[in-house]
Amino acid sequence: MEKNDRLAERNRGFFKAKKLLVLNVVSSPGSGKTTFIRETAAKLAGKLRVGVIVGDLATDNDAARLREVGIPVVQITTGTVCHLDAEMVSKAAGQLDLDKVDVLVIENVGNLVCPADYDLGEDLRVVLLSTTEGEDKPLKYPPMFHSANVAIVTKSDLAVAAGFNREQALANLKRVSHHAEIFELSSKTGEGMKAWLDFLVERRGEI
Ligand SMILES: Nc1nc2c(ncn2[C@@H]2O[C@H](COP(=O)(O)OP(=O)(O)OP(=O)(O)O)[C@@H](O)[C@H]2O)c(=O)[nH]1
Ligand SMILES: [Mg+2]
Repeated sequence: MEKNDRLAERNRGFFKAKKLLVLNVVSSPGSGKTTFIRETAAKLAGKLRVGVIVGDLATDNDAARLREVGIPVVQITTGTVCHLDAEMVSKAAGQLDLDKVDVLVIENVGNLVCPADYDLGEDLRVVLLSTTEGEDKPLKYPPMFHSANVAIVTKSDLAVAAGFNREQALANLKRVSHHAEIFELSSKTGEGMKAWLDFLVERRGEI
């Protein structure tokens, strides 16, 4: 852990020198990370250039999904490891042309437990909570939600079908994710995306 923290600080310094805004996107499997990143990059086109590092235990499916819409991406396959660490990110970042990137998005392995302890050198930890996975996730997985700077309630288009209790979910998030700015959106319909994109542009401007 000490070694990881040291490398994460080194990453942070390197990213800062490159004037990158770096996001570490975490959530349970299938809550919509890749779709959210793809739509964010598409809607930022012309304003900010997005590059992606994506981690999975196996397959390069997510990298292929992002590459096919023109996003520069490096896939990390971790084998049996259920999180990314700072060293993996440092190596992967070396494979991207970072002079052509303004926002570096790291899609972590889909898991609400392991990634919580690993600082990657990011500016913002972004946790997704989809309307289909239950309002109680922040209460069940507090380290991940507690450490988040941003919490995104996603798949809002499915909220009614899933019987999603919005008030309960927001109350749980506010209880656990004390430091997090909260956004509600759908990557599918684009509803709610504007507030998130404005926030990103503002944060990148501060670097
Ligand atoms: N209706 C709807 N479906 C969505 C939305 N976001 C993602 N999905 C769908 O949810 C499924 C999983 O999305 P992914 O983006 O692959 O999720 P992920 O978190 O990257 O998954 P892992 O990388 O495997 O952890 C896909 O079928 C997406 O099309 C959304 O906002 N609304
Ligand atoms: Mg994914």
